[in-house]
Amino acid sequence: MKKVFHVVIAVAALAAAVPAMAQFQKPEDAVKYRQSSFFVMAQHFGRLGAMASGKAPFDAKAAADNASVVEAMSKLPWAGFMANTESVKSGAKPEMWTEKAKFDQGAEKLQAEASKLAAAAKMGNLDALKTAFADTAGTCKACHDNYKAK
Ligand code: ASC
Repeated sequence: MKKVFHVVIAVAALAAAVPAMAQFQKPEDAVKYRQSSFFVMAQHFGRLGAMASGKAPFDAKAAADNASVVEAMSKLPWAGFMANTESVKSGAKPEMWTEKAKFDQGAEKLQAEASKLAAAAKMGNLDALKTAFADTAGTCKACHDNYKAK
């Protein structure tokens, strides 16, 4: 887990450092990349949700690890929403492209809340985790409601 985590951090650091331009071989790769980072984020977010809702016992170390992955993943998908991917089949609604500035604001909000979530998880306090989890989930839902096909 620790090794995987380091790889995730290294990938995130690289993604932050490399300009989005020419990052992908083809548009389909950009779509696969953003879907993959959302998928990994959802796995770890779901584990936090299980703890926040009491379906799983609260484990402070696991919460901190999962939230760190969510924070790292939250930075990645956006580079994959390149203009040349608009015609690639995906779950993105047409509005996502016509309201790109609003979509980008939502992406920023998720990243900010995910950072707060990671900080809260490090406190080792379940109530803090619950609050930060709900705030982060709200940013996921807002964008899904507006821009993700059912
Ligand atoms: C999750 C998950 C999402 C969000 C969203 C919040 O656990 O996979 O996409 O929370 O459902 O409303």
